[in-house]
Amino acid sequence: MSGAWYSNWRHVFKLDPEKEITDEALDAICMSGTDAIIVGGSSGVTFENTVDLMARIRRYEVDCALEVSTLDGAVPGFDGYFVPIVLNTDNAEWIIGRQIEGLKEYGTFVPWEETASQGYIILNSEATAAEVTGANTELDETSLVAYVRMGARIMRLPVIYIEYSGRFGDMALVRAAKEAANEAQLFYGGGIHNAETAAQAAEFADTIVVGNIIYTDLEAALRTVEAVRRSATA
Ligand code: 1GP
Repeated sequence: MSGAWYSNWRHVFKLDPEKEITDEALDAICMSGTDAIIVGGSSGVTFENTVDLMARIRRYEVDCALEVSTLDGAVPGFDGYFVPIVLNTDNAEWIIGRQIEGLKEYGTFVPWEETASQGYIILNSEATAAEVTGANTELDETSLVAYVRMGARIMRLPVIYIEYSGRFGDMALVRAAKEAANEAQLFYGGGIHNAETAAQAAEFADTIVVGNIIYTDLEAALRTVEAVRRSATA
């Protein structure tokens, strides 16, 4: 692995600043043994709700990174920052447009050592992120591998993120992405809702991201942590 600040992450919980979470649930998530918390969402992210969530997570030792998807939500004080670049869209706003606006505004404040780009490939047409970014989600394996190579080999992005947010994805495609990712760290997120799906995704992805199930079945979400630990030692 790369030696980057996120390189040993195998399991990550993603918390959405727009969604309510009780102190008890947040305590369970932060003390779960997960490798890190990513704060990020596709809509409704503001400075206020991001600061508020960061301050609550900051009471714990767990690593906490921000996925910077809006100018409003760029908040200092996280351990690390991810800058998403959507690879499978024709809409330049989501490839470099918003990022350039962010750099014009905050470029002198960016903690470069703790900042990494993520090459997003969004594969669930019903995900909010797909709708918002106009992603071309209908990729066969050949096309997907081309996108992964574009991100990992040509653009040399350190992270490739296969995003199925809201639905468990096609693991054959995740496997193909992993084989093409070269030195990029492969993140997978989408529809992980129990130990089995966590273990399946962890078989191919370097890092799995667990999101929505936190808000609908906390106990099931917590079980995904142990499932990834087991798959690492199996
Ligand atoms: C969302 O990839 C994450 O960005 C996780 O997806 O919410 O479906 O778990 P889920």
